[in-house]
Amino acid sequence: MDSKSKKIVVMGLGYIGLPTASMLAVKGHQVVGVDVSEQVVQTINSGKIHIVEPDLDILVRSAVNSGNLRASRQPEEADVFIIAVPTPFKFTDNNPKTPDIGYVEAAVTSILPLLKQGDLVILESTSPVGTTERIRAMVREHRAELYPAGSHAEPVFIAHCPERVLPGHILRELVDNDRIVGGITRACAEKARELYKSFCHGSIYLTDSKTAEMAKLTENSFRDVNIAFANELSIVCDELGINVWELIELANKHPRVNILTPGPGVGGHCIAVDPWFIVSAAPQSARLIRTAREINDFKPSWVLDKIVQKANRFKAPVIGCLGLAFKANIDDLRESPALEIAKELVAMKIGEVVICEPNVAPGLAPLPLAPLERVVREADILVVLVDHEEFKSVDPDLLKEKIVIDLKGIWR
Ligand code: SAJ
Repeated sequence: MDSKSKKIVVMGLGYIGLPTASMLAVKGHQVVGVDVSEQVVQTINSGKIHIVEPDLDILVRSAVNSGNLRASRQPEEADVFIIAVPTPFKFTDNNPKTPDIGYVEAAVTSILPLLKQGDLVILESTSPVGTTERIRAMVREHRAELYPAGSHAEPVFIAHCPERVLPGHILRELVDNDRIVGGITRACAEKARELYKSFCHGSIYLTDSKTAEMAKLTENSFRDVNIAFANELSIVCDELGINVWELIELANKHPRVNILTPGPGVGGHCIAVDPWFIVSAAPQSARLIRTAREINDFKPSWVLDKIVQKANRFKAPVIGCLGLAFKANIDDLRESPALEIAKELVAMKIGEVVICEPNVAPGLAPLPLAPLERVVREADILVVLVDHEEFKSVDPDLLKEKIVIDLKGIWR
């Protein structure tokens, strides 16, 4: 190890933890990736991966082969601890969308006995405002001996550095994106910045931990509100008999207008979740953010109504669904509105449902899949749920006799 190399423990080997751990390892740090799943640990130690992300397999293999990355069920002593575990919401009686930081607390609890003076603890998980301070309170409470009376310096450096990578482009964005680092103190933020500089080419901006937490929630809420605007427009335009795709294209010719694209709803584990962390913290004030969430959550049921209206014209319609993933050109089905719609269509039994999802192996999909060519040939009603590349080249002549509900505007 050269003098800049650190021993780093990464807690959580999912979509964020695994790419980050591997990137740090290939940059020369000694990395131990920790995961609760024995299967994940074994997969990574054999140089393989358990998630789909372009080129991640190559990075992990090279990190493991270099001897700088190994996976384990248990954390161990290190200079740096990076927490990249899920932060979902939980359902309580008062509030069905309460942020759940239980995995963060469990990860912190497991590293508490290992901490020593000068260690750096970084929270990467998208978290409700105050979570980094909560980590500091846990360390202060359980490792009081590290905090000598009268000293104002933090013995353990604690910071929040929210991940910002886009699934499908994680490795590029991990290196290129600018980052925000929010420290419990300025010294904490500076210490974290040093580490990120070892692989991040973007600018690294320092702030306090609460601002960094809110910045991440704000970024995803900004996107959610803008998608809700597009989704609302699509519903209004449908009512008024206006082509929403042409409308958006024309409106976007204005130099200060940039409307996003409507779709069947908002999926994934981030944008459909994080805005609720703001709503939950300020329920009376976060009215626009809440409404945007409600509009995006409503869109799948609006789509289903549309399909049913068209299906009612047939005795036994064949409904073709194109795409199940939560967005284009990925295999990720988490919180996918397309999957929700397809499942509901099957359950409604209003006709035969044939589905194509080119990015998921037939045996691994939660619904039976068919080749694109068969879905297009057999369908009376063809619903484009996801704008996968494969669907864009369908011959328009094959669509002439069909009812097309193109929710992503790929065939206009
Ligand atoms: N969507 C639309 N219309 C659009 C854009 C997206 O309907 O114009 C839908 C997508 O189809 C998908 C959902 O929104 O269902 C979310 O997709 P996305 O590509 O907007 O975002 P994610 O969830 O893959 O990743 C987001 C990113 N955040 C922002 O762009 C502000 C990423 O940078 C974050 O790191 C990630 O959340 C995260 O982990 O928080």
